[in-house]
Amino acid sequence: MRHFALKYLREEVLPTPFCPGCGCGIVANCFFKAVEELGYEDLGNFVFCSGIGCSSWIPSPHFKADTIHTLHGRSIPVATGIKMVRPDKEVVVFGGDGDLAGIGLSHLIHAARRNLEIKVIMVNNMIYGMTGGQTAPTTPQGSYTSTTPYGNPEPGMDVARLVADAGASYVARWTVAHAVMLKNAIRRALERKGFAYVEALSHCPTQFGRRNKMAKPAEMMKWMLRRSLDVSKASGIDVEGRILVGVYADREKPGFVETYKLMIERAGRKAGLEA
Ligand SMILES: Cc1ncc(C[n+]2csc(CCOP(=O)(O)OP(=O)(O)O)c2C)c(N)n1
Ligand code: SF4
Repeated sequence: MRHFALKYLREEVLPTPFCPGCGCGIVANCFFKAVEELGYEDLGNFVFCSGIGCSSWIPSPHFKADTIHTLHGRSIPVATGIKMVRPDKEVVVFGGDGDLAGIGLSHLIHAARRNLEIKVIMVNNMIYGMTGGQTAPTTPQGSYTSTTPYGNPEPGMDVARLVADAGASYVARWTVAHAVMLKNAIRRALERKGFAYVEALSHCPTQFGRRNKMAKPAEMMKWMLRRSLDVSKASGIDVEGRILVGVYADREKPGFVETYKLMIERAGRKAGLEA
């Protein structure tokens, strides 16, 4: 029997370049399940933007849709331009934690602040996978990376919290070991008006797992499950070493394209009155 997701994939470019056991495949599968549940028979109305990194290869060239691979960290500015000129399109960004929370962090914050009607799926594998396992802003304190061979001295950042505080309509984090919840979050993000951010905490067995005594993907998945704590139950307790999962924001707010359109109409009326 054909896998349901093949209708969304360019079969001529398969198999993917991911290492065996990489979490990127689970994220892609959750995305396909979400779009299928929403009734999309194809991805014709979608535009996917990605930066540079392993996770940026998820949509491009694999998804049967309009896809654009941009520069490292610059997928959100490109997605912003696409959404502003084609508000009818569903614009989805895929990227890594290095791409979106490192070099591209300011774009992420400002898109959330504007509540721009795009969706961002950040694959947080806690490391720079593609370039050899360097420390990312999300690397947990104490973890081993190629640039911190004695353990990362910095605390990892809570990107979901930052995006929620910046003003996004929808923000959630799940791990790839919570595949159903992750799929539901992606589905909700696609339904929500405004800026939606879903963080998929994922495993990179090659660069993170091997260095941190979890070379097998299953070991990392168990580690993520053991550490997970629902963010709604985290207030007032010590969350040191825990992975907060769940929904950080889910609220009705006007989106940027909508607000911008109203402003253009106002300007037009004003110009008409003055002419
Ligand atoms: C301007 C620029 N700086 C640095 C790089 C090198 N580079 C490519 S991908 C990457 C980080 C990848 O990590 P992440 O975004 O977390 O994705 P992953 O590979 O882990 O999925 C870096 C530093 C680049 N391509 N362009
Ligand atoms: S290096 Fe890590 S993130 Fe990149 S494909 Fe391999 S397992 Fe996946």
